[in-house]
Amino acid sequence: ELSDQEWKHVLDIWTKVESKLPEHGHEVIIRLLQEHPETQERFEKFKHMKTADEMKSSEKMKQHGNTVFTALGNILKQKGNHAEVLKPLAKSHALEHKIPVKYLEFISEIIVKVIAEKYPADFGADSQAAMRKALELFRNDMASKYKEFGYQG
Ligand code: HE5
Repeated sequence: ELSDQEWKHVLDIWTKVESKLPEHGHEVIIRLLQEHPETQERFEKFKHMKTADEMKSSEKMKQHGNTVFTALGNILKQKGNHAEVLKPLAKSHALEHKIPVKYLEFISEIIVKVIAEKYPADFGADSQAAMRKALELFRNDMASKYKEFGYQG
């Protein structure tokens, strides 16, 4: 699906993201909940939180940002051969957390936006397009696994 050059763009920028992985993951989660309040209902641990400040000072939310970004990085590093790493993630998001594909679209857009804000000089149009493609592949494969698990997503 993605060319070698596109994967290189994706993994080069991810190296930068990894220098502040928990912080960037944290910011993405906060923006997801702020921009799409319906997603907050899915988080037992976070659904009581009312303000962005409360979210910013939450170590638990930062930990979750780190967890999400670590998992995503592991997937990106497979360069599309991610079936094995994706399976447990698809299973929990389908059956346990009930995360519709639409929410994966929301988070994908926010990931691209946040990286673009943090690394404007290193995340040009080609890199952004490559990252969008990689996240789309991720979502498509999540969606087909969802169906295997009987979740329409
Ligand atoms: O599924 C797990 O491990 C396989 C549990 C930890 C985990 C969760 C939980 C991981 C590794 C991820 N998520 C990873 C991940 C990568 C993509 C980009 N997630 Zn996840 N999530 C967890 C996403 C995308 C995504 C979008 C949304 C709205 N995710 C969510 C929601 C979500 C929820 C509600 C949970 C479980 C609650 C939790 O752990 O809260 C702290």
